[in-house]
Amino acid sequence: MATADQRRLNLGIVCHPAYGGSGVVASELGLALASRGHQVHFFSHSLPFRVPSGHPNTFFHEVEVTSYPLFKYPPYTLALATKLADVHRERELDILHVHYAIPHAISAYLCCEMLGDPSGAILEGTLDQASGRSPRPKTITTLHGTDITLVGLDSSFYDITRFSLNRSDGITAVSDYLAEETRQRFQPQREVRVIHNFIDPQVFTPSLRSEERRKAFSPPDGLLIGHLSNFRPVKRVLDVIRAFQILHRTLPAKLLMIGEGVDLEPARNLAAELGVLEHVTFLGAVDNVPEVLAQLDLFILPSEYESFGLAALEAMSCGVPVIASRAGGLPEVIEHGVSGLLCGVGDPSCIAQMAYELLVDDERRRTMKIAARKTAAERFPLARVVDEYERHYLEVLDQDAASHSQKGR
Ligand code: GMT
Repeated sequence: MATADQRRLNLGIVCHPAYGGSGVVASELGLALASRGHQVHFFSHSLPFRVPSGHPNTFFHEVEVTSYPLFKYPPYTLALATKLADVHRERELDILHVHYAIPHAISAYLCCEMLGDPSGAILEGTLDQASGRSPRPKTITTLHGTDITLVGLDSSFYDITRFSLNRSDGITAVSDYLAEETRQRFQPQREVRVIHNFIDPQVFTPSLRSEERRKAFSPPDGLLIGHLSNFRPVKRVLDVIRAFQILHRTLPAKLLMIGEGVDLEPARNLAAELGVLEHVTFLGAVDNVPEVLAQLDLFILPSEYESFGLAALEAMSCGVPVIASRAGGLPEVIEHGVSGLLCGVGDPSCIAQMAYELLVDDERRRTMKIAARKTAAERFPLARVVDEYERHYLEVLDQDAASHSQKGR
């Protein structure tokens, strides 16, 4: 099998562009692949927020949906399928890698059908015998979390999610936990490959910490606690405020809330109600995430559920210990008592107690900071995970060649 180094690929990456872990992973992966010399085509309704325009080897294809009074919901899925097929005809994409199954996996399937597999038997191998060229790209669906555990299980989506997974040439999941959930809930006919989320330890680094930067959020020698998310109910941001209020009774500290979403206002209201608003800064969405995270002494992620918890990994890579809930894939990222601490879901008292014990013990905090950084840099480094994706692309491309050489015998 050729290595991806020897073979420059034309890759289509489809993602949700707004703030959220799946868009971050898709963007960072695409940029890393582009810097390895692959041509990377991003598809979305707007430029993914971590993709700079004009980055070498990257192209952005905006999916525009014509609105019409008849449509209560503009059919984005169809517009995306059409755009994917158009770009394939022009650029001959090798792989369509879709992030978050809904609705991207079914758009990829529709695109392939449109590209004219005459039998419609998309799993049967698609190499054009005469030209040796593939009339359609191979499709890989990367599952990120609620596409399987929440949205995908909804009765209006379950069957089509299962169908589109079975029509993908490759399926990956971002944690062992999510892969197992997928197997149990959807019984896909294909292997679900685990390729964990990743971090660039050069970008998310403790060296960004500086007294000068901290001054904006905390008095000198003060303690700074933080949370970063898209403030959706699954993140349980109100638990961050509740835990902070309990902690603040015994330990003066400041809290930095980074991000925005539906629970931003309720979080602000709760902070006011509990009398801690003056100690909390709501920063909104920020561009310089690594710089802000590196100033923290502790990161809190009390989610109801996380398939992986990329924000926790980003904080850990900056040398910030994390207290998170013992839910979903978080225990795969955080080793309790070593690289961070875990509490049950919905238990702000536990978070406050663990935060207190850690923050008053300088030696323990120092050891945990080092372990957090080490875990992030050694277990989830960008370069190794990008290698895994490249290998998976080549395996999926070779499935076809293998099936054809067998048929030719
Ligand atoms: O599933 C989601 O909620 C969407 C997705 C996103 O776009 O934010 O988040 C998931 O994907 C991230 C990247 O793989 C993971 O780190 C998050 O844990 C996961 N979120 C949940 O599982 C709630």
